[in-house]
Amino acid sequence: LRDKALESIGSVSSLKQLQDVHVRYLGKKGPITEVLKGMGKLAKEERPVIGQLANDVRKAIGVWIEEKKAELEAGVLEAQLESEKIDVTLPGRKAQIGAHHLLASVIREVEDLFIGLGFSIAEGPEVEEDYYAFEALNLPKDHPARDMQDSFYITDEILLRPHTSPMQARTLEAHKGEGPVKIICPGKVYRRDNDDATHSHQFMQIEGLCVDKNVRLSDLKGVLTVFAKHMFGAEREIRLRPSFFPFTEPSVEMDISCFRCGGHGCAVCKGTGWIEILGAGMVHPNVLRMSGFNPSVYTGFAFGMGPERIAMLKYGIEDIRNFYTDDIRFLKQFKRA
Ligand code: FA5
Repeated sequence: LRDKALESIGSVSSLKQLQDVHVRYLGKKGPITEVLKGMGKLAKEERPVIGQLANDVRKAIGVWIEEKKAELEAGVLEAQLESEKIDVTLPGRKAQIGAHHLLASVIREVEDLFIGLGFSIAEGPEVEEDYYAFEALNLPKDHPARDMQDSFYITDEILLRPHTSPMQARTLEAHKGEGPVKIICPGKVYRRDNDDATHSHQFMQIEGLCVDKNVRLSDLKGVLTVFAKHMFGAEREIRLRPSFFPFTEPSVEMDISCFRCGGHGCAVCKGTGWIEILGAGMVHPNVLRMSGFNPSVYTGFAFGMGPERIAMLKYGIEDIRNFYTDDIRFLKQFKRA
C-alpha cells in the first residue's frame, strides 16, 4: 500500500489530482481507515503491531502528500511569474494625452485678446431669471422680440438663458452706477432650435460689454476690427450693417471680409465677399437706467458672438454637431501642444 501510494503521489501533476490521492488513501473510505476500523476483529497481540504499522503508513503518506503539495505550489507560482514577466526590451506604448477641445481653445483665444484690451472675464448662471434674460434688457413681458429666441422655460420666471446678454444687466447692477465696466462673458446658452449643421439647441456665446463716459460707436468699431484681424488675419476688414436688438440702439451686425477669397466672392461667403460674424450695438439707455447707470453720463457698447460659428469658419468645419459628439477623430485634428 505504501509503495502504491508513493507511486500515485509521484505521478500527480496538479493540486486537484493530489487532493484525489489524499482522499483515496487517507480518506474515510480509504484502506488505512478500513484497517483501523477492523482492529476489533484481530487477535489481542496483533492489535498493537498492526495499529503501529497502519499509523506509520498513514504518517508517511501524509508527509509525501505535503511534500508533493509544496512542490506543486511552487510550480504554480513559477508558472504565474513566468506568464506575468515583463519584457523590458519591448517598445513602449504611447500614452494618450488629452488636449483642450477646439471650442475651448477658440474661447481662450478670444479671452486672451480681450484681456489684453483691458477687459475682465465674468461668468453668470445658465439657469436665469426672466428679469435678467429679458426685462432688464428692455424686453418687457409682452414684447414681440421675445420670440426672437425661443427659450426653455422652467417656471414662468426661470429659464435656461437663451443668450449671454443677461450678464450685461447683472454686471451693470453689480457696479452700482459707477463705470468703467469692461467685461466679456463666455458661457453656454440654450434655445429651442432644431439641431442641424449650423444650429444647436445648446451652444456657446461670448458677450462683450464696455460702459464708460464717452464710449462711442467708433470705439465698438475699433475693438471689433482688432478682434477680426486677430482671429481671421491682419488683412481682414469689417463692416457694420444696421440691425435690431431691443437692448442696443443703434444695433449692428458685423461682417468681416471673406478670408478665403479676400472679398471677391466664393463659396464660403456665398459670393458676397462678406461673412456675418456677430451682433452688437450701443447699450440702450433703458438698459443702463434699469441697472442703475445714468445714460446722460454713461454710454457703452455690447456685442455677442457664437464661438462655434467662428471656429467653423476659421477651421472649415461643416457641421456644428462635431463639437458635441466627442468623436476622437475630429478632436485629434485640433490637438495643439
Ligand atoms: C444674440 O443672442 C444677442 N444677445 C447678441 C447681442 C449681444 C447683440 C449684445 C447686441 C448686443 P443672436 O440671436 O444673433 O444675438 O445670436 C448671437 C450669435 O449666436 C449668432 O451670431 C450665432 O453665431 C450664434 N447662434 C445663434 N443661434 C445659434 C444656434 N442655434 N446654434 C449655434 N449658434 C447660434
